[in-house]
This record gives sequence, C-alpha cells and structure tokens, in this order.
Amino acid sequence: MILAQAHANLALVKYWGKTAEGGNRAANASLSVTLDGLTSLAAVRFRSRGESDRAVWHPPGPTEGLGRFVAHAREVLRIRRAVDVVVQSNFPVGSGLASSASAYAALTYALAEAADEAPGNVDLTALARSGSGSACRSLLGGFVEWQVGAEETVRQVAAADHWPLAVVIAVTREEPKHISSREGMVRTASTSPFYRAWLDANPADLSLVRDAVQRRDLAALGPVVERNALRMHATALGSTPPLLYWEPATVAVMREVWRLREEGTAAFFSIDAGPQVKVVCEPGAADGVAAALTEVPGVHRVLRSRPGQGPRMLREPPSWARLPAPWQDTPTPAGGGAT
Ligand code: 2P0
Repeated sequence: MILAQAHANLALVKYWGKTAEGGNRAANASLSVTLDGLTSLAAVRFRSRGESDRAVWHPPGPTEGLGRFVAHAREVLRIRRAVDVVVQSNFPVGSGLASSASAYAALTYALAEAADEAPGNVDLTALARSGSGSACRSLLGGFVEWQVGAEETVRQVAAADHWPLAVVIAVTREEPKHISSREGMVRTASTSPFYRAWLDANPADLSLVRDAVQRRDLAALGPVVERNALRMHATALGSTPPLLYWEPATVAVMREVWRLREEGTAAFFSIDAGPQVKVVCEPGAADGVAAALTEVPGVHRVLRSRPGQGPRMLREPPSWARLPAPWQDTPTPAGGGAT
C-alpha cells in the first residue's frame, strides 16, 4: 500500500473561473496558504490482473471525477497495472474547506510513487490541477502563488515558518454544498455581468497580498483578503440563477469578526465556495477569536490551523485515519515506495 498525505489550502486571493482550454486552467491568478491540520490521505494499491481501477472516498464523498482522474493519471504516469484507491480527509468534505485540493494533491503524490518509472518529466502541477484546480497549490507548503497564462507557474512565495499566522475556521454546516465549485465557476463566467470586473480586479489584489505576506503585515493583508472573498461571492451572486453559498450563521460570523475588529482584535475573514468562515489573525489572538466564534449561534464547531507543509509519503496511516477493513492488513512497502 502506498500512502501520501497533503493539506488543504486557504486562498487569500481566490481562483474563480477557468479558461476554455480544459484541465482546470484558471482564468485568474491566486495566492493561498497551505493549512496544517486539514489533511487528506490517499492510499493506493495494485489490483489483480483482469481487474479494473477502483477509486472511492471513505466514507463516501464527492466521487465525481475521482475515477476519471485516476484513469488520466495512470496514462500520464504510465502506470500499467490497475489500481485501488481510497481517499479520506480529517475534516468535512465538499463543503468549502478545500477537501478536493488536499485530496487530489495527496493522490497525485501517491500515484506518482506508484509509477513504474520515476515521473521525472511529468508535470505534477498540471496533473494535480486536472483533478481540482486548487490542488496544484497544495503541492507546496507555506504561501503559494498560482500564476496563470502562457507562463503558468505554481511557486512558494514564503515558507510556512515565515509567518506563523493563525487560521480559525467556523464550521456552520457539515453537509456537502448544493453546487460544486466547478459548476459554480462555469455559471458565474457565463452569466454574471460582474465576472469581467472580477478578473480585472485580480492583479491589484494579488500584488497587495503578495507584498503583505512578504512583509508579514496583517493590517495590509486582512482588508484585501476580506474584500477579495466578498468580491468573489458578489460576482457569483450576480449569476443566473444566483449562487449563494452562505448560511445565516456565515453572515453572523462575518459580523462577529467585524465586531472583534471594532474592539481592537486584528482578525479578518475569508469564505470559499461553501458556508464556512475562515478567520486569519496573529497566533496570540487565536484563542480569543476561537472563543468568540464558538459562541455565534449556528456555529457547529471551530477548527484551528496555521501554515503547513506540502505533501509527503507516509509509512503508516495517520492516527485519525480509518481505512476500509480490507485495507487494514495491506503492507506498506519499506520507504513508502511502489511494490
Ligand atoms: C480557491 N475555490 O481559490 C477557490 C475559491 C473555492 C473558492 O478553488 O473545479 O475544487 O476542481 O478546479 O479547486 C475550489 O474549487 O475547483 C476553489 P475545480 P476547486 O480556493
């Protein structure tokens, strides 16, 4: 059994919209922080001769695309034998916490390890992106910029230990969202009159956020992170039919963050394609922010995170993992390599 883990990421400047080329090529640049603690595990083993690929989330999750990705990855990585794949996350999946980013980054790593030949000249960024756009940012730790266009690159702007920011996450709904990011992006790009303005505003936000990260300047970072998230949602709301990812508790948490700021706590929110609210603050403020968010009606629980590392191979499943019974006796090769 081959095991790899990767973390989710929080986009400080968001990717929302694709080009027509396919493979989840983004229409706008984005910049994220990889989140320690929000982790997905990918387990891969080979199937017997005559069997075909099998790829599932455990417990069952958004399987759409998982099998297609495995077939594509086997072709790109030249994996001749059929594979059995299980993906699991230690946080709610499909609800706006970037489970697809961590899952496809972990799966890219695990499948690259399963390849018969070293995948030296395979573009793992493009492979991870084809599973889920934001997964290419989870291939690196710390603060990561995904630049688009002819010169598409994914690069680390700063390492995880450059700035030990705290990210406090208010979970307002555990169930999967009603509309996938994929569908949401297509609908926004094709029907929202604000979409062009969203793309036009991207370079300014990107440059401000990149500079603020490099200078560790939360007072400069926070307002741009908040406005970028709100502009993404405003653009999506302008679609036909409208896209509203928020719950009443989402708005209540946003207001609580503004109230905390009025009281002097430097805390700023971001929201992805789901109802959860991610709040960025200095580590010293995190206990107070978490306590305040826990009290907001409709908040189910509060998760804590900070900048984390890129994917890595594992010898053993992490302590939180519960693989399906038939997997539990599957040996892991020494060094985590392919069998
Ligand atoms: C982001 N999101 O930059 C943005 C902000 C959600 C809101 O990337 O269609 O699962 O697989 O490329 O990466 C979530 O969408 O979408 C996402 P696909 P993905 O993090």
